[in-house]
Amino acid sequence: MATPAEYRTPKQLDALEQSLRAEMGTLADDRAAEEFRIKYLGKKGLLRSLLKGLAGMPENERKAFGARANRLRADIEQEFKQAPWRSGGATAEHSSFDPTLPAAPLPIGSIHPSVQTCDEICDIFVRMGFDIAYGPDVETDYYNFEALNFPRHHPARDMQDTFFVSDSMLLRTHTSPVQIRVMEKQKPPIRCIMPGTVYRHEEISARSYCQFAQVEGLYIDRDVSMADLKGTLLAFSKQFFGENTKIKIRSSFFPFTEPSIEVDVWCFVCNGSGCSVCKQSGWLEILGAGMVHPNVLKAGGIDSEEYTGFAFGMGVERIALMRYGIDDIRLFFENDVRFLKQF
Ligand code: 2NM
Repeated sequence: MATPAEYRTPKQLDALEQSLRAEMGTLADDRAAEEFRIKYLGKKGLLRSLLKGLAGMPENERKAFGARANRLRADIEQEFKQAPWRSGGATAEHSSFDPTLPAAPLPIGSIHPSVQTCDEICDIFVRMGFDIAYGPDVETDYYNFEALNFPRHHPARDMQDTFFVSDSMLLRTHTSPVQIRVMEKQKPPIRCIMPGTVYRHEEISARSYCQFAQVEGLYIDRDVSMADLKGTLLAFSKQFFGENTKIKIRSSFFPFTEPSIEVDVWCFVCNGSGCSVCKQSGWLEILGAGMVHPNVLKAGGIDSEEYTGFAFGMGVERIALMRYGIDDIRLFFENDVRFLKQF
């Protein structure tokens, strides 16, 4: 490296300026830039030490040389600061930062498998002419139990099974309260489904969780019969599980329907030959249903002499478990990205 003593005239400084500019043009990265800065612009760098040579100069030369040296340092400093590789205060970590490049793509999420399943179920009913209705997750005891014909001392009304928020408010245990709200507002014919989250104070296990999604449906009109219910559920099952699906209807009990049924579909995993998903039975339990109890119609302000209706309800995660061959319902609520990424 040249020493300060080699520069004695403004002409030499002009030559120095040229070579510095040339060198600046070759700086490929921040490390090279930093070396350049230390060598020429730093406290002990060449451009600051040039003035040291002033001492031995004649008075008249000294003035011109000093002014030229100061200007040279200021110019180079300025240019160094404004050089493109310094833009944005570049540091070693940002050595290849190019502000003109498009941004790195954001990772794109996917629709949660239980939401996908819920959407598909709803789409099928919407194509059959059902509307979609929503209601609050925090409900009154009246809408969740009383209006749905649950007797006062029904076990579901117990603290053991239901999350109470206060004496009369609770987290809904099914989406049926939405049906009462729809009946209150709308005259038959009513064709409506109610998807939503419901909550139960359950022991958490691979098979049950304290919250899950439900889709319930309600159809009320003159002369609605059990045959309409069977036809609707068979049409749904064929669209959701496949055209060859068979269904089986068993008698059951729910406070809000009479008669009540449970519906099984022919196991689509093993085609009825028996597997772990259907527990060797060849059938999968998919939903509960029935003819709406006259007390429920009454609570909804509908004349049970003039109108009849059917209702049904299914657990979305239970269906998603069977469909995707998953053996633990808790996976739907843990939001482990390694699980969610697969859908
Ligand atoms: C089910 C099973 C059977 C149901 C009944 C009603 C209402 F409000 F209309 F009475 N809503 N949903 C129902 C009937 C739900 O879920 C397993």
